[in-house]
Amino acid sequence: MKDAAPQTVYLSDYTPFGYVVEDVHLTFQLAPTSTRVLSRIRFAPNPDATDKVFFLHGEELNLISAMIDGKPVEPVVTSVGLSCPVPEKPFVWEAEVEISPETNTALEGLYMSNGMYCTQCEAEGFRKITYYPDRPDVMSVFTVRIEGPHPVLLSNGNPRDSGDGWAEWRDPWPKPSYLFALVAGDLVNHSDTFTTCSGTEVALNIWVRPGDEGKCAFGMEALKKSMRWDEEVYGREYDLDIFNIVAVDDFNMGAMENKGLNVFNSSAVLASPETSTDANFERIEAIIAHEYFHNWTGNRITCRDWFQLCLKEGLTVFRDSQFTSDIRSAPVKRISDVIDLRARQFPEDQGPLSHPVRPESFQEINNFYTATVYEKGAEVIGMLKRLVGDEGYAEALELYFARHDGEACTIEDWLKVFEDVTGRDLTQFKRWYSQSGTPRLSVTEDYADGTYTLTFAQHTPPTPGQDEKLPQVLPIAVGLLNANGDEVVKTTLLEMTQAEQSFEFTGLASRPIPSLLRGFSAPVVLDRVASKEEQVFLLAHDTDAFNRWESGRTLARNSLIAMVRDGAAPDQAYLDGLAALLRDDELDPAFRALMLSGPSQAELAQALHEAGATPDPDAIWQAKETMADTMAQSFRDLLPKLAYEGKVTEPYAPDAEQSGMRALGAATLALQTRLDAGAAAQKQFDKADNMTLQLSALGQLIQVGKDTGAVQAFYDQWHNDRLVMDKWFGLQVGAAHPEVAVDRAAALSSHPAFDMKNPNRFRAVFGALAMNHAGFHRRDGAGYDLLADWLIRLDAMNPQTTARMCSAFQTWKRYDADRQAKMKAALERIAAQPDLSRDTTEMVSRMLG
Ligand code: 0A1
Ligand code: ZN
Repeated sequence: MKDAAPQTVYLSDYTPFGYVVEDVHLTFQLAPTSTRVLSRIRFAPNPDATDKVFFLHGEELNLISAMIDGKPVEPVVTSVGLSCPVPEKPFVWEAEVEISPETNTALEGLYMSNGMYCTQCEAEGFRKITYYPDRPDVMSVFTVRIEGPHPVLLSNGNPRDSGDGWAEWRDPWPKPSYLFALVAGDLVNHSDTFTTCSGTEVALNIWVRPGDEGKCAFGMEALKKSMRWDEEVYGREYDLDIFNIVAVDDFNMGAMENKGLNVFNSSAVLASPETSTDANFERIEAIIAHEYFHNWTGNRITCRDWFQLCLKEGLTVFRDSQFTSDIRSAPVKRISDVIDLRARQFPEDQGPLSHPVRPESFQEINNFYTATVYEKGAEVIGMLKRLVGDEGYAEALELYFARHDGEACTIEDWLKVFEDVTGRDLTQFKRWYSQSGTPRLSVTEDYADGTYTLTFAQHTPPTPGQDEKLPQVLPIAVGLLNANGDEVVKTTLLEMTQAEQSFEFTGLASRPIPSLLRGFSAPVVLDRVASKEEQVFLLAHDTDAFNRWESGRTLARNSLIAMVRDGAAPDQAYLDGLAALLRDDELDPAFRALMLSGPSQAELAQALHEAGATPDPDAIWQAKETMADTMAQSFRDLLPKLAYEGKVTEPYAPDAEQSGMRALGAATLALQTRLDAGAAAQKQFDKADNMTLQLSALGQLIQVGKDTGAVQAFYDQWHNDRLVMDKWFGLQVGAAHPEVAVDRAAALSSHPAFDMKNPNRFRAVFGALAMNHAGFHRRDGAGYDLLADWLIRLDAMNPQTTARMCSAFQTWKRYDADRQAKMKAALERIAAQPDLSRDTTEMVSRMLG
């Protein structure tokens, strides 16, 4: 059954459900195409609700029977749920439905992956399992019985009992249905234990397919570190006897925080030095932490409705960033987060998909698991912490946990704890949750008689549905340096609340050099025309690591823009400043690697667009090439010193120190390859004993077109490893010369190992195509057409992944008329498909405006 016209849901329409759920009993009789789900649910009228309509969500369910208090009933069933007259007192609802996990390719609800049953219920997948009030403010305890011939049968909470062919689980913590999970399969576990701060021993397991047990140790260590960190830093203790993680190959997202039973995309948990890169290890550590931290921020305290998604996601991203900063390098983490924010969130917030951190309406909530909700949501919490201070933040969080444990909350509840603890009025700050768009901050300065005045002006351009913008509260961290590079005013937090506002620094001996927005203290675009001399000075002397990197980035961006626009040569002052930094062995190699990386082609396209120019992807690509060639030539003598070879003598470890050296090594190899046409890369490839070195070498060989042997050798070595094969698919497209990227993607999509039903594999090829900026934007539009063809095909199987990948087109209005027309035509062709999913329909129509 297809839905009627898509419905828009509004935050302002929220009303509580008419009934509370006292408990839930579920029995699953597993069978690939005919699983039976029996539910017994105790409902009681909700005294807080006025609306007493008994409507249960349910989609793609075959209702076999229904009873109320033991008597058969005949509900009115539609494609989205059922309704039924019910008694005006507590009653027991029982239903039996049949579902077909094996044919569920959307990977939402109960589905199968390599013979294993697993679930994904966030956001609204539980309604594909049984009839239920599938909304996060309905919380209940669950008892689950699973019947099936599988050796491993898992659900949320603690194990209660089991026998041959069945197992029962009981979750004592009330939870919304989106946190429900079930797994059944032929799995093996890597186990360990953790003793919590109050002395309770918790059993820990990572469940994987046989053969993958050797790839669990790192994830397990990350889990234990996360558990300890949350006790030490946030005072949060784990609350069940067991914590299970399951790896699944077919998964739409990274991972899912189901209570006591986290389900992970295998790419987000399985790791070994031979098969995973340093970046994979770091991502895995962060995702394990993220899902674990949700146990308190998301599960114990959940969201009242899906508009409040940032309540759990912004906070949990913020917490996992803190964790990574603590256990790795804080400046490197901050710089990486800002690179990511600018690459993913800024384009979203400055284009047709712009929405507030707390959206006010949606058609399909799955389309709002965005960089804005997650990453900007985390930035907003970072600003709040900066404004109230570390102590205020810690006290507010204590109060949040104490006051709201077991509740389904709103952003109002969240801000109220900060107001109560600090006495601050956060009315204006709350605009960060409701106003979309990236504020632009400009600044003028003045110096006279020892007084230095900074005058800031903020302005947020209009975004869809929001023409008028109000001033935001901006925490602006500023430090002042003198001409010797001494800090004459250490980092000071200015609190800007007006559209235009001045701040004075008095008692200075000379005109200072400002270091503004240190640590990227607010998610804004700083429009500042600083002189090149000043940027070069800050690159050499800024005491704030973030801003030191930022000045290098700005110099690089300005130079590349001048190359694209005016055919200028690479900026020598930038190259000299960079060389000095690269030579400085006191500096963290990871930091130097970040300095060398330079802005991406997409970032340059955005910068050109902001400067009122039309970005030409080919010219951008060419400028990046010229810059890299020039760097290779001018750093020629430095490269041997920066190369990785011989630097690490200890066994491989994916820690911050070693991976920083390998990152610097990879950036160096990229330059070296331009001098020796791939000789060093081939050598590194041939003797690599870990995936980080092997893959960075392969990338270089692909880039210089010397890849035939290596691509085949890599395939021969790794064709049985699914996750490594994703890298093989992705890199051939991602690192390809722009002229061949589209043809490569097309050819790889008919490779026998290409499987469009597997989101990781689909993304490997087509996500990589979308990321190959000049390749995707090939002048003849072949990139757009190929991606549109495949998105149309995928939509019939997996709407959620299709809709997410449609955002490759979100920047279409940036480009020249010809490319715009071609991208628009591709979007219109997708939109015109009969039976297009609600997910994709919403995304495409928002982009077309
Ligand atoms: N809550 C998970 C991510 C997630 C979100 C949505 C999903 O399906 C629509 C699946 C997973 C997290 O933040 O990790
Ligand atoms: Zn999350």
